[in-house]
Amino acid sequence: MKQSLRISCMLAAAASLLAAGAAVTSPTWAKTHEIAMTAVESDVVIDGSGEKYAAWTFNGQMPGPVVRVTEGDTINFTLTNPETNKNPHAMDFHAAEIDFLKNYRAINAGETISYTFVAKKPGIFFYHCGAPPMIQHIARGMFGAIIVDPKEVKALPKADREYVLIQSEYFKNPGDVQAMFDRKFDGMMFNGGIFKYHPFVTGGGKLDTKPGERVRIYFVNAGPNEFSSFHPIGEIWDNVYESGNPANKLTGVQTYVVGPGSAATFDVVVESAGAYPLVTHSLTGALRGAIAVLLASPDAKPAPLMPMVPWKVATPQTEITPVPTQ
Ligand SMILES: [Cu+2]
Repeated sequence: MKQSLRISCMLAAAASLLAAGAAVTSPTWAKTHEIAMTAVESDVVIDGSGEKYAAWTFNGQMPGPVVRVTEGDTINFTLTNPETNKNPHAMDFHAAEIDFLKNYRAINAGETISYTFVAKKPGIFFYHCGAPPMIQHIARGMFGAIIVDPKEVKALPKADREYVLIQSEYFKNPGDVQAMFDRKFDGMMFNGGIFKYHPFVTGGGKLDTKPGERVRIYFVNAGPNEFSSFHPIGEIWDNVYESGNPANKLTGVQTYVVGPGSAATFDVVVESAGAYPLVTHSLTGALRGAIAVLLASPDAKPAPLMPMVPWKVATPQTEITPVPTQ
């Protein structure tokens, strides 16, 4: 290559970097993620009997897929609302700091919307559909979690095991918006299931761990209305991080309240083998489905962030008999 051509290429590259703006200011660790989701109006299984629910979802699952990025990353997000749907849908990421009128607006069936944001603050954040009536779109299943890992890897103690738990209310008639306004919920779910992680309930699973492991729970309260009073029966939260931000650290916490639309990161180190039910100590919620049993055993296997999504029904049955909590 001739010297002049080489210089002009370098100048052109420098000019394009300057034009891009972000390219010259982005930190070297930052990545860009292409995240696409589809609004899917379809049935999901919500308990161990195989009970189906006419949900509205992201990607056909309740909750939607877990998104995981690192602080400083850019997310190019696209939502598609297929022509086969009947309702408008939208996407609101609590991890973003962008204009809601432009980006979180509802799109009709047959339309697509795209927007970009930088995940500037680390933590665990809620995402949800914001199409009106939002109370119904969330109650019917259009919610999920985005984890923004701190760019400083030692900002949090190393976790041996991680889970995402999302609490939400179940209304058996998905068309009864008035019941949602009146807070007349029929069940309380973790990760879209009633007693989903309760091994004494037929079809129920569990959350595995080994004694001595640091278990990190990324906890989101999708609501739409009820507060969660998150407590580990038989244990104490080693640390709680409000919104999952390492700067918001609490120590030795028995119970921590997470309001609708909020989230926190909970660390527990289970001292010995046994069962440790994670519950909302607002007991009307726990006894109607929001119990997840953390089972500590030396031979515990590795597990995904969100086990059993979609719900795998082990043995179809007709009745669920919850075991009372203490
Ligand atoms: Cu929606």
